[in-house]
Amino acid sequence: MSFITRGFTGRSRDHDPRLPPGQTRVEDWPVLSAGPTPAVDPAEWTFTISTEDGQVHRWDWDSFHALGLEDVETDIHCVTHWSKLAMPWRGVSLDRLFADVETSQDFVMAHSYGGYTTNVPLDELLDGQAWVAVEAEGEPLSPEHGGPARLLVPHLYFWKSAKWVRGLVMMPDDDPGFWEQSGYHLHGDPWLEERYW
Ligand SMILES: Nc1nc2c(c(=O)[nH]1)N[C@H]1C(S)=C(S)[C@@H](COP(=O)(O)O)O[C@H]1N2
Ligand SMILES: [Mo]
Repeated sequence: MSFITRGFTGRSRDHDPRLPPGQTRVEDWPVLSAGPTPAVDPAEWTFTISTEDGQVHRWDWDSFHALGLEDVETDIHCVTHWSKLAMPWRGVSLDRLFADVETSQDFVMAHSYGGYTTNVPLDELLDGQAWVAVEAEGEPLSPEHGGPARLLVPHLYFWKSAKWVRGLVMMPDDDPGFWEQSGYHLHGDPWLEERYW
């Protein structure tokens, strides 16, 4: 009896303020992929940002790295209720990638090798909020976690962090991506529990 009571009060006293509502902390790192893991060779990898005037900004592996990698420590929150806290990542910020991009469109569709897509408002990718990551936990990203490169948008549910990312396309409207077309929330803020709509 006292054991149960202690366990219960212990859990609520120890509730981690970094956990959004409905989330549980995990120590491992689950893999969630809607399809097979595409094999993407860094030597063939390119990343593009395409705008409404037909401009395509393109980086290969070397020119991408030449932009400069940043170390980021952040929490990630999956809509399936797991969160992983204080993960170390390395990547190029979207601020760097958008530095020379001119656009008047407010929305972005991220496209991945393998066909996955997800939509994000542009202003939620800038000001130190998002990266194209190539390392996590001190290692190059493994293929199942999106290697060689994935989007990292940690303030939104993790389905917005497109694995095997190959480019961003500017859009005038907030069109839904892969999971958003199947009922996931268009926006996906874990603190507001924007899970499904
Ligand atoms: N290309 C692609 N990116 C994706 C997915 C996917 O199926 N394909 N799944 C999303 C979902 S729902 C989650 S929770 C995270 C899982 O990333 P992880 O497998 O590295 O934990 O990737 C997101 N990015
Ligand atoms: Mo997910």
